[in-house]
Amino acid sequence: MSAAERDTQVPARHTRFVTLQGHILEQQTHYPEASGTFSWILSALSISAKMIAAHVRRARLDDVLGSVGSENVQGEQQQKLDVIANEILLRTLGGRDGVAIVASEENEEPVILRTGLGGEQKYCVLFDPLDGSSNLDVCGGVGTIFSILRQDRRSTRPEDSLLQPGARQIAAGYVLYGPSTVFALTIGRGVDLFVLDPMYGAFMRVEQNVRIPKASKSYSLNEGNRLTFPEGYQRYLEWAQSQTYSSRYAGAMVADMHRILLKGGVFMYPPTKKAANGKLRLMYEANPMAMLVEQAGGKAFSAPGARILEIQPTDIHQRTPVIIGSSDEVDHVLRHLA
Ligand code: AHM
Ligand code: MG
Repeated sequence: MSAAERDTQVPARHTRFVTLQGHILEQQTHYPEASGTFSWILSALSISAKMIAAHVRRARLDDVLGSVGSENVQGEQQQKLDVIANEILLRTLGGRDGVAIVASEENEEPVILRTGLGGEQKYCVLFDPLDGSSNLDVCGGVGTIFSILRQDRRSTRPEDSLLQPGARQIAAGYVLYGPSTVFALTIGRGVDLFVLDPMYGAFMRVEQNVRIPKASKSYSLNEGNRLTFPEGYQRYLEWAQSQTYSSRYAGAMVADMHRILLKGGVFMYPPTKKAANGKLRLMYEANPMAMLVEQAGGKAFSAPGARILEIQPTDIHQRTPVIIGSSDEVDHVLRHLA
């Protein structure tokens, strides 16, 4: 190769620098959904993620750890950063014309932004602004989870648009604020991963079409509640331990699900004596994670024969048990529950 040829050659990896924004533009050619208004919504989520990541990083310095002394609609203490993250998402999404309704795990009522029925398709965005936020006090991983639905224009009340089964989500994702900030996104055809490059302030695509391993001897659940789980879960745990499974539990669903997406395993939040439907919310946690996991080739059930994405919601804050992850590992749990 001549010196001139060498100078004009672009190293292969440079041709693959794609930002989240670039990715969304690229997708517009493949997905009718990923155009115009919809892309603006994703860009609002990306900006929110950068802002929340910056706050998370400074949490101790800015003294925004701990509780604000108020309770959210689930009767739980809100963290100061919960409130900040919620505010950031409401304000960035609120500025996008394409968003009709936003619903947050932290707000009792959804916020109806635009009710116009004519014109362009509008969207509903549901989110858990800072999942696992009690981990913040100890510098552990936390995350944002989101779900996007089309506004159902046939609904008589705008908020009824939200009560659609998860199978109708047109996009879902999470942002993990850990040693790096990771954005996982599905628009319904596979899962793509982006990492925030702190030097440039952009989410860079690091992996396309992530596939969750089919099997991996690892389970993730709060084993402290074991004695109050339904018997089938206890049988499963005995079986898994007899097979020398590893137990991994971060106490933040986003951190646990990110590990499972990449390395395999099963995440569960079973019914307990205290919470008959488990702790996690269908619309803010279970549905978006179920869409991501199914798009990556895994499975997500609430009980044997009950696929999470097919649950017809009746209340935006309802809870559901979750069994989610590698397809073989989910099958092992369901087999013991049957
Ligand atoms: P949150 O939305 O109030 O933060 O609660 C959800 C979190 C999940 O991230 C995590 O998996 C679970 O609660 C942990 O609950 P527990 O402490 O009962 O194991
Ligand atoms: Mg949560």
